Amino acid sequence: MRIFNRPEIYSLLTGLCLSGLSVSAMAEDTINLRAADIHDADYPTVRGMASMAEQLSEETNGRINLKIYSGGQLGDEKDTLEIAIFGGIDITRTSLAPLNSIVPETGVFSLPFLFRSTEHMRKVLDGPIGDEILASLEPHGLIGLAFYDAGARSMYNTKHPIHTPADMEGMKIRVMNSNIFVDMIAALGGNATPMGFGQVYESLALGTIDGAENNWPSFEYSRHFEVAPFYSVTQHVMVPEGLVMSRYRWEQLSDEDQQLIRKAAKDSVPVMRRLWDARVEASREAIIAAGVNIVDDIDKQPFIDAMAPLYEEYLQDPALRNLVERIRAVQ
Ligand code: GTR
Repeated sequence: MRIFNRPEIYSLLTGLCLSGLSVSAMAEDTINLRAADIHDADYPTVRGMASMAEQLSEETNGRINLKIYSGGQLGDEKDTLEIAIFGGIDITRTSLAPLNSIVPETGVFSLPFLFRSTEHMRKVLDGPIGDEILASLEPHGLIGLAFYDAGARSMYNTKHPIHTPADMEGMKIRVMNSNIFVDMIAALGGNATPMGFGQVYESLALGTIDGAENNWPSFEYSRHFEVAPFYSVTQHVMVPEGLVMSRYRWEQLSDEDQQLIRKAAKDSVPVMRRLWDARVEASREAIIAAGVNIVDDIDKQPFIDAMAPLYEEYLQDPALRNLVERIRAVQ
Protein backbone atom coordinates (compact mmCIF):
# COMPACT_ATOMS: atom_id res chain seq x y z
CA MET A 1 0.00 0.00 0.00
CA ARG A 2 1.30 3.46 -0.82
CA ILE A 3 1.80 5.80 2.12
CA PHE A 4 1.28 9.47 1.23
CA ASN A 5 3.63 12.05 2.68
CA ARG A 6 2.31 15.19 4.35
CA PRO A 7 2.52 17.57 1.31
CA GLU A 8 0.78 14.92 -0.82
CA ILE A 9 -2.03 14.57 1.77
CA TYR A 10 -2.47 18.35 1.81
CA SER A 11 -2.69 18.50 -1.91
CA LEU A 12 -5.16 15.58 -1.99
CA LEU A 13 -7.36 17.24 0.62
CA THR A 14 -7.24 20.55 -1.24
CA GLY A 15 -8.25 18.70 -4.40
CA LEU A 16 -11.16 17.02 -2.63
CA CYS A 17 -12.33 20.30 -1.13
CA LEU A 18 -12.15 22.00 -4.49
CA SER A 19 -14.06 19.24 -6.16
CA GLY A 20 -16.56 19.41 -3.29
CA LEU A 21 -16.89 23.11 -3.91
CA SER A 22 -17.34 22.64 -7.59
CA VAL A 23 -19.96 19.96 -6.95
CA SER A 24 -21.93 22.37 -4.78
CA ALA A 25 -21.40 25.19 -7.27
CA MET A 26 -22.66 22.84 -9.96
CA ALA A 27 -25.66 21.89 -7.86
CA GLU A 28 -26.55 25.57 -7.59
CA ASP A 29 -26.29 25.94 -11.34
CA THR A 30 -28.44 22.95 -12.09
CA ILE A 31 -31.21 23.78 -14.47
CA ASN A 32 -34.28 21.71 -13.73
CA LEU A 33 -36.76 21.56 -16.57
CA ARG A 34 -40.18 19.98 -16.37
CA ALA A 35 -41.69 18.50 -19.50
CA ALA A 36 -45.26 17.29 -20.02
CA ASP A 37 -46.80 14.69 -22.30
CA ILE A 38 -50.25 13.12 -22.17
CA HIS A 39 -48.87 9.81 -23.44
CA ASP A 40 -47.46 6.96 -21.38
CA ALA A 41 -43.76 6.45 -20.71
CA ASP A 42 -43.23 3.96 -23.53
CA TYR A 43 -45.04 5.97 -26.24
CA PRO A 44 -42.66 7.18 -28.99
CA THR A 45 -43.13 10.88 -28.15
CA VAL A 46 -42.15 10.31 -24.51
CA ARG A 47 -39.24 8.09 -25.47
CA GLY A 48 -38.12 10.76 -27.93
CA MET A 49 -38.11 13.30 -25.11
CA ALA A 50 -36.29 10.82 -22.88
CA SER A 51 -33.50 10.64 -25.45
CA MET A 52 -33.40 14.44 -25.46
CA ALA A 53 -33.09 14.41 -21.65
CA GLU A 54 -30.30 11.85 -21.81
CA GLN A 55 -28.33 13.87 -24.36
CA LEU A 56 -28.70 17.04 -22.29
CA SER A 57 -27.58 15.26 -19.16
CA GLU A 58 -24.55 13.73 -20.89
CA GLU A 59 -23.48 16.93 -22.57
CA THR A 60 -23.73 19.01 -19.39
CA ASN A 61 -22.67 16.43 -16.81
CA GLY A 62 -26.14 16.44 -15.36
CA ARG A 63 -26.34 20.24 -15.12
CA ILE A 64 -29.41 20.40 -17.36
CA ASN A 65 -31.89 18.03 -15.84
CA LEU A 66 -35.02 17.44 -17.93
CA LYS A 67 -37.68 15.53 -16.04
CA ILE A 68 -40.63 14.18 -17.99
CA TYR A 69 -44.11 13.98 -16.52
CA SER A 70 -45.91 11.54 -18.81
CA GLY A 71 -49.43 10.14 -18.81
CA GLY A 72 -51.12 13.54 -18.56
CA GLN A 73 -49.91 14.13 -14.97
CA LEU A 74 -49.64 17.86 -15.68
CA GLY A 75 -52.95 18.18 -17.53
CA ASP A 76 -54.33 17.82 -21.03
CA GLU A 77 -52.64 19.40 -24.03
CA LYS A 78 -54.58 22.65 -24.03
CA ASP A 79 -53.81 23.15 -20.32
CA THR A 80 -50.11 22.39 -20.60
CA LEU A 81 -49.76 24.84 -23.48
CA GLU A 82 -51.46 27.60 -21.52
CA ILE A 83 -49.41 26.84 -18.39
CA ALA A 84 -46.18 26.81 -20.46
CA ILE A 85 -46.99 30.28 -21.81
CA PHE A 86 -47.09 31.51 -18.20
CA GLY A 87 -43.91 29.63 -17.31
CA GLY A 88 -45.47 26.97 -15.05
CA ILE A 89 -44.26 24.11 -17.27
CA ASP A 90 -41.00 24.38 -19.18
CA ILE A 91 -41.58 22.04 -22.10
CA THR A 92 -44.69 20.37 -23.44
CA ARG A 93 -45.23 17.93 -26.24
CA THR A 94 -48.63 18.35 -27.81
CA SER A 95 -50.33 17.91 -31.12
CA LEU A 96 -50.21 21.09 -33.18
CA ALA A 97 -54.02 21.11 -33.25
CA PRO A 98 -54.55 22.65 -29.77
CA LEU A 99 -52.05 25.32 -30.83
CA ASN A 100 -54.23 26.41 -33.75
CA SER A 101 -56.21 28.95 -31.74
CA ILE A 102 -53.02 30.38 -30.20
CA VAL A 103 -50.80 30.49 -33.31
CA PRO A 104 -52.78 30.83 -36.59
CA GLU A 105 -49.88 29.61 -38.75
CA THR A 106 -50.01 26.19 -37.07
CA GLY A 107 -53.56 25.76 -38.38
CA VAL A 108 -52.22 25.10 -41.83
CA PHE A 109 -50.91 21.70 -40.67
CA SER A 110 -54.41 20.81 -39.44
CA LEU A 111 -55.89 21.20 -42.90
CA PRO A 112 -57.15 17.83 -44.15
CA PHE A 113 -55.39 16.06 -46.99
CA LEU A 114 -52.59 18.64 -47.08
CA PHE A 115 -49.61 16.30 -47.05
CA ARG A 116 -49.35 13.72 -49.82
CA SER A 117 -47.38 11.21 -47.76
CA THR A 118 -45.20 10.78 -44.67
CA GLU A 119 -42.15 11.60 -46.82
CA HIS A 120 -43.78 14.83 -48.00
CA MET A 121 -44.68 15.80 -44.45
CA ARG A 122 -41.18 15.07 -43.11
CA LYS A 123 -39.58 17.03 -45.93
CA VAL A 124 -41.75 20.06 -45.17
CA LEU A 125 -41.15 19.82 -41.41
CA ASP A 126 -37.38 19.37 -41.81
CA GLY A 127 -37.05 22.29 -44.23
CA PRO A 128 -37.46 26.09 -44.10
CA ILE A 129 -41.26 25.90 -43.81
CA GLY A 130 -40.93 23.80 -40.67
CA ASP A 131 -38.51 26.34 -39.20
CA GLU A 132 -40.87 29.15 -40.12
CA ILE A 133 -43.77 27.49 -38.27
CA LEU A 134 -41.58 26.79 -35.23
CA ALA A 135 -40.53 30.46 -35.21
CA SER A 136 -44.16 31.60 -35.49
CA LEU A 137 -44.75 30.42 -31.91
CA GLU A 138 -42.38 32.94 -30.40
CA PRO A 139 -44.61 36.05 -30.33
CA HIS A 140 -47.18 33.90 -28.52
CA GLY A 141 -44.97 33.05 -25.56
CA LEU A 142 -43.64 29.71 -26.80
CA ILE A 143 -40.46 28.48 -28.43
CA GLY A 144 -40.91 25.80 -31.08
CA LEU A 145 -38.11 23.28 -30.57
CA ALA A 146 -38.96 20.46 -32.97
CA PHE A 147 -41.69 18.44 -34.62
CA TYR A 148 -42.46 14.82 -33.90
CA ASP A 149 -44.58 12.52 -36.07
CA ALA A 150 -48.18 11.62 -35.42
CA GLY A 151 -48.90 9.73 -38.63
CA ALA A 152 -52.27 9.95 -40.34
CA ARG A 153 -55.52 10.17 -38.40
CA SER A 154 -58.57 8.10 -39.38
CA MET A 155 -62.21 7.93 -38.25
CA TYR A 156 -63.55 5.35 -35.80
CA ASN A 157 -66.90 4.90 -34.16
CA THR A 158 -69.23 2.75 -32.10
CA LYS A 159 -72.03 2.38 -34.71
CA HIS A 160 -71.17 1.11 -38.17
CA PRO A 161 -68.44 1.11 -40.83
CA ILE A 162 -67.81 4.50 -42.47
CA HIS A 163 -67.26 4.30 -46.23
CA THR A 164 -68.36 7.77 -47.33
CA PRO A 165 -69.09 11.10 -45.63
CA ALA A 166 -72.80 10.17 -45.81
CA ASP A 167 -72.09 7.39 -43.26
CA MET A 168 -71.07 10.09 -40.78
CA GLU A 169 -74.31 12.04 -41.03
CA GLY A 170 -75.34 13.25 -37.56
CA MET A 171 -72.59 11.32 -35.76
CA LYS A 172 -71.15 12.95 -32.66
CA ILE A 173 -67.41 12.87 -33.18
CA ARG A 174 -64.85 13.89 -30.58
CA VAL A 175 -62.13 16.19 -31.86
CA MET A 176 -59.09 17.92 -30.40
CA ASN A 177 -59.45 21.52 -29.27
CA SER A 178 -59.13 23.14 -32.69
CA ASN A 179 -61.75 24.99 -34.72
CA ILE A 180 -60.39 23.53 -37.90
CA PHE A 181 -61.17 20.06 -36.57
CA VAL A 182 -64.66 21.18 -35.52
CA ASP A 183 -65.35 22.59 -38.98
CA MET A 184 -63.86 19.54 -40.67
CA ILE A 185 -66.34 17.24 -38.93
CA ALA A 186 -69.21 19.61 -39.75
CA ALA A 187 -68.16 19.60 -43.42
CA LEU A 188 -68.43 15.80 -43.33
CA GLY A 189 -71.94 15.92 -41.90
CA GLY A 190 -71.10 15.10 -38.28
CA ASN A 191 -71.29 17.06 -35.02
CA ALA A 192 -67.95 17.75 -33.42
CA THR A 193 -67.36 17.64 -29.68
CA PRO A 194 -63.96 19.02 -28.63
CA MET A 195 -62.49 17.35 -25.53
CA GLY A 196 -59.18 16.18 -24.09
CA PHE A 197 -57.82 12.80 -25.12
CA GLY A 198 -58.17 11.42 -21.58
CA GLN A 199 -61.97 11.71 -21.63
CA VAL A 200 -62.55 9.91 -24.91
CA TYR A 201 -62.72 6.29 -23.73
CA GLU A 202 -65.39 7.00 -21.16
CA SER A 203 -67.39 9.21 -23.53
CA LEU A 204 -67.42 6.48 -26.16
CA ALA A 205 -68.39 3.86 -23.58
CA LEU A 206 -71.20 6.02 -22.20
CA GLY A 207 -72.44 6.98 -25.65
CA THR A 208 -71.90 10.69 -25.08
CA ILE A 209 -70.05 10.58 -28.38
CA ASP A 210 -70.32 8.12 -31.29
CA GLY A 211 -66.79 8.29 -32.52
CA ALA A 212 -63.43 9.99 -32.70
CA GLU A 213 -60.44 10.04 -35.00
CA ASN A 214 -56.81 9.17 -34.45
CA ASN A 215 -53.73 7.34 -35.68
CA TRP A 216 -53.16 3.59 -35.13
CA PRO A 217 -50.95 3.91 -32.01
CA SER A 218 -53.30 6.23 -30.11
CA PHE A 219 -56.37 4.22 -31.13
CA GLU A 220 -54.68 1.07 -29.90
CA TYR A 221 -52.93 2.00 -26.66
CA SER A 222 -55.88 4.08 -25.41
CA ARG A 223 -57.97 0.93 -25.98
CA HIS A 224 -60.64 3.01 -27.72
CA PHE A 225 -61.06 0.06 -30.08
CA GLU A 226 -62.71 -1.90 -27.27
CA VAL A 227 -65.65 0.50 -27.29
CA ALA A 228 -65.48 1.80 -30.88
CA PRO A 229 -64.81 -1.25 -33.06
CA PHE A 230 -65.26 0.37 -36.52
CA TYR A 231 -62.08 1.95 -37.89
CA SER A 232 -62.06 3.46 -41.40
CA VAL A 233 -58.69 4.29 -42.88
CA THR A 234 -59.68 7.77 -44.04
CA GLN A 235 -56.22 9.21 -43.29
CA HIS A 236 -57.89 12.60 -43.48
CA VAL A 237 -55.23 14.59 -41.68
CA MET A 238 -51.55 14.36 -40.77
CA VAL A 239 -51.11 16.89 -38.03
CA PRO A 240 -47.63 16.75 -36.52
CA GLU A 241 -46.70 16.96 -32.86
CA GLY A 242 -44.81 19.95 -31.51
CA LEU A 243 -42.12 19.99 -28.85
CA VAL A 244 -42.48 23.46 -27.42
CA MET A 245 -40.85 25.39 -24.62
CA SER A 246 -42.02 28.22 -22.42
CA ARG A 247 -40.51 31.42 -23.79
CA TYR A 248 -40.54 32.86 -20.28
CA ARG A 249 -38.22 30.06 -19.11
CA TRP A 250 -36.19 30.12 -22.33
CA GLU A 251 -35.26 33.75 -21.83
CA GLN A 252 -33.75 32.95 -18.43
CA LEU A 253 -31.21 30.63 -20.07
CA SER A 254 -27.81 31.44 -21.56
CA ASP A 255 -27.33 31.34 -25.34
CA GLU A 256 -25.19 28.22 -24.93
CA ASP A 257 -27.88 26.40 -22.96
CA GLN A 258 -30.55 27.45 -25.44
CA GLN A 259 -28.45 25.97 -28.22
CA LEU A 260 -27.91 22.74 -26.30
CA ILE A 261 -31.65 22.39 -25.73
CA ARG A 262 -32.54 23.15 -29.33
CA LYS A 263 -29.97 20.68 -30.60
CA ALA A 264 -31.01 17.93 -28.19
CA ALA A 265 -34.64 18.42 -29.28
CA LYS A 266 -33.72 18.22 -32.98
CA ASP A 267 -31.46 15.22 -32.38
CA SER A 268 -34.34 13.38 -30.73
CA VAL A 269 -36.45 13.61 -33.91
CA PRO A 270 -34.84 10.70 -35.82
CA VAL A 271 -34.95 8.62 -32.62
CA MET A 272 -38.66 9.35 -32.26
CA ARG A 273 -39.37 8.64 -35.92
CA ARG A 274 -37.69 5.22 -35.78
CA LEU A 275 -39.76 4.29 -32.74
CA TRP A 276 -42.87 5.77 -34.36
CA ASP A 277 -42.62 3.79 -37.59
CA ALA A 278 -42.24 0.54 -35.66
CA ARG A 279 -45.09 1.47 -33.34
CA VAL A 280 -47.52 2.26 -36.17
CA GLU A 281 -46.97 -1.20 -37.60
CA ALA A 282 -47.22 -2.96 -34.23
CA SER A 283 -50.41 -1.10 -33.32
CA ARG A 284 -52.02 -1.80 -36.68
CA GLU A 285 -51.30 -5.50 -36.25
CA ALA A 286 -52.64 -5.49 -32.70
CA ILE A 287 -55.86 -3.83 -33.90
CA ILE A 288 -56.30 -6.38 -36.67
CA ALA A 289 -55.64 -9.20 -34.19
CA ALA A 290 -58.26 -7.71 -31.83
CA GLY A 291 -60.88 -8.23 -34.54
CA VAL A 292 -61.71 -4.56 -35.16
CA ASN A 293 -63.84 -3.99 -38.26
CA ILE A 294 -61.41 -2.13 -40.53
CA VAL A 295 -62.41 -0.38 -43.76
CA ASP A 296 -59.18 0.13 -45.64
CA ASP A 297 -60.39 0.56 -49.20
CA ILE A 298 -61.87 4.02 -48.76
CA ASP A 299 -62.38 6.21 -51.81
CA LYS A 300 -60.90 9.41 -50.39
CA GLN A 301 -62.18 11.70 -53.14
CA PRO A 302 -65.63 12.47 -51.59
CA PHE A 303 -63.85 13.30 -48.31
CA ILE A 304 -61.37 15.55 -50.15
CA ASP A 305 -64.17 17.27 -52.07
CA ALA A 306 -66.08 17.98 -48.85
CA MET A 307 -63.07 19.95 -47.58
CA ALA A 308 -63.18 22.69 -50.23
CA PRO A 309 -65.24 25.15 -48.10
CA LEU A 310 -62.89 24.58 -45.17
CA TYR A 311 -59.90 25.61 -47.29
CA GLU A 312 -61.84 28.65 -48.51
CA GLU A 313 -62.66 29.70 -44.99
CA TYR A 314 -59.22 29.21 -43.48
CA LEU A 315 -57.17 30.55 -46.33
CA GLN A 316 -58.70 33.99 -46.59
CA ASP A 317 -55.42 35.38 -45.26
CA PRO A 318 -53.09 35.54 -48.29
CA ALA A 319 -50.07 34.66 -46.13
CA LEU A 320 -51.70 31.37 -45.09
CA ARG A 321 -52.79 30.67 -48.66
CA ASN A 322 -49.22 31.21 -49.80
CA LEU A 323 -47.97 28.88 -47.05
CA VAL A 324 -50.25 26.11 -48.32
CA GLU A 325 -49.06 26.67 -51.89
CA ARG A 326 -45.43 26.45 -50.77
CA ILE A 327 -46.15 23.25 -48.83
CA ARG A 328 -47.80 21.69 -51.87
CA ALA A 329 -44.86 22.69 -54.05
CA VAL A 330 -42.38 20.76 -51.88
CA GLN A 331 -41.46 17.63 -53.84
C1 GTR B 1 -52.61 11.70 -30.46
C2 GTR B 1 -51.56 12.74 -30.31
C3 GTR B 1 -51.80 13.53 -29.08
C4 GTR B 1 -53.22 14.03 -29.00
C5 GTR B 1 -54.20 12.93 -29.24
C6 GTR B 1 -55.62 13.46 -29.26
O1 GTR B 1 -52.42 11.04 -31.68
O2 GTR B 1 -50.30 12.14 -30.17
O3 GTR B 1 -50.89 14.60 -29.04
O4 GTR B 1 -53.38 14.99 -29.94
O5 GTR B 1 -53.90 12.27 -30.45
O6 GTR B 1 -56.38 13.04 -30.12
O7 GTR B 1 -55.96 14.29 -28.42
